[in-house]
Amino acid sequence: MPQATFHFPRGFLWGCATAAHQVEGNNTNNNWWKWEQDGRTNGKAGLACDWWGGRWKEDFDRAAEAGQNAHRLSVEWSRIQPAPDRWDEDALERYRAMLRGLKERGMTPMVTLHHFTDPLWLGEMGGWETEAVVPLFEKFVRKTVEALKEYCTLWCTVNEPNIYTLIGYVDGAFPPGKHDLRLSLIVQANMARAHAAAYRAIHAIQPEARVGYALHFRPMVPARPWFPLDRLERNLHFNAINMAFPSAILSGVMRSPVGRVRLPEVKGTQDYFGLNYYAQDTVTFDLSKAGELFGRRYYPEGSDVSDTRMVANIPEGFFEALKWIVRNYPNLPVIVTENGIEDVSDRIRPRYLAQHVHQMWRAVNFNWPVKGYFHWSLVDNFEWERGWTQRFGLWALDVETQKRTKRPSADLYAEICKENGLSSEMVKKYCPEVFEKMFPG
Ligand code: IFM
Repeated sequence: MPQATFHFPRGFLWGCATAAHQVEGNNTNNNWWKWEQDGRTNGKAGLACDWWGGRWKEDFDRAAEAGQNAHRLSVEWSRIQPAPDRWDEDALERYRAMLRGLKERGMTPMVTLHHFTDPLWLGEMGGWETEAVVPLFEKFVRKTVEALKEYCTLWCTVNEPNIYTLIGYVDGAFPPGKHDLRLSLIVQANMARAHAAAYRAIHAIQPEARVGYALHFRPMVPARPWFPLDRLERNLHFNAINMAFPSAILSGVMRSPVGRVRLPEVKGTQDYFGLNYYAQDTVTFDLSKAGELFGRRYYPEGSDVSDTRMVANIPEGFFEALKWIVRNYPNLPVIVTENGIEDVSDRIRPRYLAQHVHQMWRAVNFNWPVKGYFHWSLVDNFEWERGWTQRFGLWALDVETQKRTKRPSADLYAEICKENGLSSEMVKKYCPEVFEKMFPG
């Protein structure tokens, strides 16, 4: 039986990613709290993982003991700035304690400044629909970065602006629950302006900072590559979902099938590419999908899908995503800011993890500058409109008792982090079903 280890470069970052509203609990001053009270989610965040009550300590202990040397978390704007004219220094002090806690455990912090939630007062002022948000976000970023800069140099301005706008302004399942394609482009343009303002502000405060944003990137393939309408739909959907932010950063013009917005100030505002990869879509022309530009995205029959079919295990798509990044942004460091699968019984996660790490190793072997990997997520957490129905954690969470239970994937990931690589023994032990595929011969 072949024996091998896929090693990663020294200093590679291995960690998990979390977001404030999903783990902190008792966040009652933002739009998601309101969305939950209005019955728009499958259950409420409630105490979540009780990080605001201090349980971040035990979870950081878990991560550190499991060999993780980094962690990506987000700060909650509505806690730090509960009203337009008020800062909460205690909240900032708590975030300082969390980041110090990471440092004390030998872990590199990465801080996300906006991860889906908005202060209620921002919504009352028009949210991200008007350009007025840009100086407001910049002011919040300046205050936060000044307070946290002692502990952090790796910043993510906004998480998944494309998902924020797609689900909040097209599908309507995220607040504000609108269905307005034109408005979704306006919102995404304002997010890009705010990102660029934050990029400059952070560099002015901390010249050594590395600043980027995290894109939810969906590689796509046409269902029938020989059929022009499938190819057309593939391109339409690819551009609609993925390309607004990248086009603005590459060229200073935000392009989407809905229109174009000139954003010269956004060009080049990225020190690394933050990739959130979950799965690849197959796209077909479908006359019944007028509302979706006559295209349908799906996972092919027989795909290795998660409990609710939201994520499929398509590791080759991860490689394609990395390839797309290095082709479009030669020499820009890449950080995998999220990757994971919802899987309450840990049925797929071990092979999903091993096969994705394998594809990342292939990329590293082409000398592509992949610098780190953050698994989504450390502990089961509140999954937005899907509430507690999806479980992404390496550790399971009993929401009632706050008890954490380790899933086998946590041990696999610990072995990967400690080895700084993935070995054939690990695959044999945790996911023997894919051994032949990964180590043929
Ligand atoms: O939980 C989310 C996260 O907040 C953003 N990226 C996708 C994850 C899984 O759905």
